[in-house]
Amino acid sequence: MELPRRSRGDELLRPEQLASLRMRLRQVAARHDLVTVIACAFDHRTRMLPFIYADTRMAPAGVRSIGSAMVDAGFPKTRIVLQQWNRRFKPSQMKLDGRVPDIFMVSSMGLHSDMCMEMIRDARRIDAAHRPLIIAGGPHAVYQPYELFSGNPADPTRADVVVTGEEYVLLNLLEVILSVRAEGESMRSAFYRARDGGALDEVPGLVYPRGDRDGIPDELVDTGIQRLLGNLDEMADSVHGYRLLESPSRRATLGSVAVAANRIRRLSPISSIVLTFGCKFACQYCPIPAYNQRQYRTKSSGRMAEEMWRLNKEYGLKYFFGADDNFFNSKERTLDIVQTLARAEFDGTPLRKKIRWHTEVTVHDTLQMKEHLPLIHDSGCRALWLGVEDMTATLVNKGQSVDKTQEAFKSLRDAGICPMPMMMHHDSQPLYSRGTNYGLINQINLLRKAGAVSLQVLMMTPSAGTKLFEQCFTTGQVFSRVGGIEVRPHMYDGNYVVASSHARPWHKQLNMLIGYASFYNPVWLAWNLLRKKTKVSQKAAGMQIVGMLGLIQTIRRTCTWSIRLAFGRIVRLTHPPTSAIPMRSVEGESASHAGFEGPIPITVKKGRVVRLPMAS
Ligand code: B12
Ligand code: SF4
Repeated sequence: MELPRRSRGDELLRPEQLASLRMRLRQVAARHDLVTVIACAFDHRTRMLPFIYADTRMAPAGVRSIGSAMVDAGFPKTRIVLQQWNRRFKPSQMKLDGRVPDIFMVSSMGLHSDMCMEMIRDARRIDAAHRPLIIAGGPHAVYQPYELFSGNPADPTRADVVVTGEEYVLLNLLEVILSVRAEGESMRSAFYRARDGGALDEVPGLVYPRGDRDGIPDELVDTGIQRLLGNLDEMADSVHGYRLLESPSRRATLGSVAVAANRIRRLSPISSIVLTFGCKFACQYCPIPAYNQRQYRTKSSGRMAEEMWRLNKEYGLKYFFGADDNFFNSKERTLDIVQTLARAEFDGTPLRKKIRWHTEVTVHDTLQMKEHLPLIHDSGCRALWLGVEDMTATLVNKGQSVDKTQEAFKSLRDAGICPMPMMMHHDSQPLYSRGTNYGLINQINLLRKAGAVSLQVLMMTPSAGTKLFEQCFTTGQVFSRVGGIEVRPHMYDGNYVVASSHARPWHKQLNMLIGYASFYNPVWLAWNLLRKKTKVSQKAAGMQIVGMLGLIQTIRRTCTWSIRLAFGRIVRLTHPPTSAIPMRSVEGESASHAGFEGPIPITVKKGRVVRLPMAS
């Protein structure tokens, strides 16, 4: 089920609403002198193709944005810990500036949620008198906030509050808490007082617990869908976030200072940067259009240029990856952006000489931009990731076809931009098809001939917040256990076959490996090295080496799963995940983030829940 849409015309914050909240917080910040730690959950079992390098060498933008927002709002005593770099970090031992933090925040994608819960569990080992306020956020919290509250009395791990939105929601929550906080009072105690006074109900984008029985809340209150920031220029300066990063270490504790500015470029050579959000397509397996409330949100082109320049100047960052859903979504906006980037000059140096940028687009929109690709190259773009999915458009049709894909790839290569296809393997696609373009290998060959520089093949996997999510479970496609092993969140990365109606799902698992091996191998490395030398062909040779190393890791991680799929008993789920604790909206109606549309609505009388939804 997709996230519900706010009423038309009320999807976005008012202009300047975030900017003025930032200013108000700055006025009260000094009085509160908060110490905050923001952790990014990362499960190292997910390290394999196609993300093997980007997963740890690109400090995630989500936690950096939250850190930047904290500094900008007047709370500079903030540290960002990436589990990517600090896998032994223990929140129970964290101290910053000699103090146990006032707030511990944790950000997670769905597939890293085991690690996220482990960090929350550990933070709760801090004795109640000193325990920080625990706030969870990030993509997992957006789509499945209820999963951050355990319903198991033997393990009552939970956040104090989950933010299902972006910076504005967090800052709004802080403003509300600080407005009731007494001098010397802990943030946790102030939070619960604000909750009991009903103040949180005015902040759309929260899920918080009420009541307590054996450590498990009686209910979760969902304050609804956030209002989104429309003008991304109102975001805090992204330069702040990098200064807050904890240096990589094997310690459980935090260092006395954050990472030095001159080490950032080596540790995180790729800088993910917010440029635009949203996409005009409506693929059934994708949560992005609904998350964005069907809005297309952007920064001004001037701000983008300035931000890249400043990140380059401060930290030497040269390679940028746009956190875009579909950068070419609007032709007019794209042209404005690339023209600005191509012309921008700072201190007498053209920006395009200092930076290289990359992002995600669609085949359809690339063809719309065909004649402008040389300009896009001039603006510093060197590679574009394209959601080709299935070239024959059998699985999903977003305007792609074999001819169009080939045309788009050729145009990109001619312009000096590397085409990086992303494919989706699915039950009805064979490994090879005779005389058609339907098979996986057939399509990989076509993509290689068309000039693909890298390859991504992921298995179609249910994704929370999509139209197809619930249906995958109710039709019995999703595995619960295979050969006695439970399917855990880290396996929902598209590399493991965890949902399939195929009679032999192990075929699907092997197909992906064979597909990768047919693309990344010594023959194609040699071919790329020997063919006419262009910048794109040199990059293709480099990608072959990365791909072969990544493939070894992928085989190592997934081969036992193939064996289990082949010989083990497959137990399937019958329902989608749902909250183990009753959830309701502020008004006592069904909650916006409850996910599965349970048949039983909740009724609240005099503040007490009298009818509960089924808990799983
Ligand atoms: C860049 C990107 C990547 C990069 C990540 C590199 C990196 N280290 O940053 C790469 C290419 C490696 C990648 C890989 C994958 N990705 Co990815 N990726 C993105 C993308 C396009 C941008 C992420 C980003 O930087 N956003 C910008 C920041 C500012 O936004 P944000 O992270 O959402 O954070 C905001 C809020 O969530 C919130 N917030 C975040 N953290 C916190 C914490 C607290 C305490 C609070 C209060 C708020 C808060 O505030 C932030 C600021 O507004 C997003 C889609 C998108 N547009 O966001 C998908 C996305 C994050 N990826 C997704 C997925 C599923 C994957 C993969 C599993 C591949 C796949 N099957 O699709 C792999 C996983 C790899 C791995 N091992 O981790 C999903 C996650 C869905 C989910 N439920 O978790 C997303 C959301 C796309 C989607 N389908 O909707 N990805
Ligand atoms: S084109 Fe990409 S971002 Fe847009 S809806 Fe489809 S999968 Fe999602």
